[in-house]
Amino acid sequence: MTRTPVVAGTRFRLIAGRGGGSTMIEALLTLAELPFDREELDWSTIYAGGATLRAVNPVGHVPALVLPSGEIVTETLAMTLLIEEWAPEARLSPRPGDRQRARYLRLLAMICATIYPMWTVDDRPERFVGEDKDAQKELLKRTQKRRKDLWRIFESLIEADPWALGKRFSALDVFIAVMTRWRPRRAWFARNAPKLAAIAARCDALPGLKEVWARNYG
Ligand SMILES: N[C@@H](CCC(=O)N[C@@H](CS)C(=O)NCC(=O)O)C(=O)O
Repeated sequence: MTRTPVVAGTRFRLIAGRGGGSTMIEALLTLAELPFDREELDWSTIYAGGATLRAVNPVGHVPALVLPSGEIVTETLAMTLLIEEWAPEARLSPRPGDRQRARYLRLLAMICATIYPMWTVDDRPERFVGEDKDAQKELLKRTQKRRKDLWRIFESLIEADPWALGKRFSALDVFIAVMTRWRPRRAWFARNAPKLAAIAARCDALPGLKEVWARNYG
């Protein structure tokens, strides 16, 4: 099997926003030992939807990953599955045929496709309801409640013994470590979702991710 699409001397290019969703991909590339350059855009540039970002991702989101071949991959779910495919020896997921594979994919898709969009909405409520301040307030209130409800459901579906899938570490644990830093933030998780809080703390302490955490949250 080809280990990666990397040929000698070529590297991935990760378009990043400090502390944002690119942190998950930065951590996974690091654990997978795939060589990458990190190009950090400041948040005002990202939210302004400038040409640099849109040239790579017309949706205007980070992360975006430029492969050594020049191919562009966006969407954290797609990047995660590809990184696992390129570096199976990093054991970032249960492989096809493993009895935990279905559960892993369910949880990964839930976190990327169901929970992640809550920030897409409440980062920029005006995109969805225009400039009406009352409508924005209502949307924020409902999104924040929905996100907490979803996290409680997610909490009920995982283990924390010590990782989300039990004994096996996976990319899910990295997503948990990063996303629990976002609203409603770690103190809420400590009170309401102790399994997620425990996994996040364990991931924070992984020596292999020390520099990723320092770059994004230090
Ligand atoms: N579905 C996308 C969501 C990415 C996303 O929402 N990224 C945020 C930062 S964490 C962003 O770039 N927001 C800028 C904007 O919405 O304009 C993914 O999974 O990669």
